[in-house]
Amino acid sequence: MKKIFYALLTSLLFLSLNAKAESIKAGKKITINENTSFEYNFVEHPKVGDVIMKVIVSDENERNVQVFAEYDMPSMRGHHASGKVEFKRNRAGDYVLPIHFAMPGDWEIVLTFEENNEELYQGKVELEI
Ligand SMILES: [Cu+2]
Repeated sequence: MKKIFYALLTSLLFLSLNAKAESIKAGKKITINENTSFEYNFVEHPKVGDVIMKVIVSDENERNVQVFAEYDMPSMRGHHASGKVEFKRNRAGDYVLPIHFAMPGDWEIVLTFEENNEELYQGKVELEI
């Protein structure tokens, strides 16, 4: 009985930690709201070292959206924590940011979209390096 209780408690904790951001896939259109969507990709296959992540936002109203990433290794939280870093826009208007994968293993990148400091959307990229 005790075992079941702890298993339940653990899964509840796990769920609540992960509930906020939905898991998102590369190269797929993701809807933020009725006028805005985006897709992300890596400029090269992710590997140990710096890899550029690119986010392409399609916005019918051409609003000035800001994109942020926060990444780390879930198995050793805090060891490689990036803090909240902002994507820069390139000449084409796409959002780019070098992600530093310090070592092989499972990584998690939380993408946050904001407009005027208000959160529009948050999604989580999970990948293995
Ligand atoms: Cu690590």
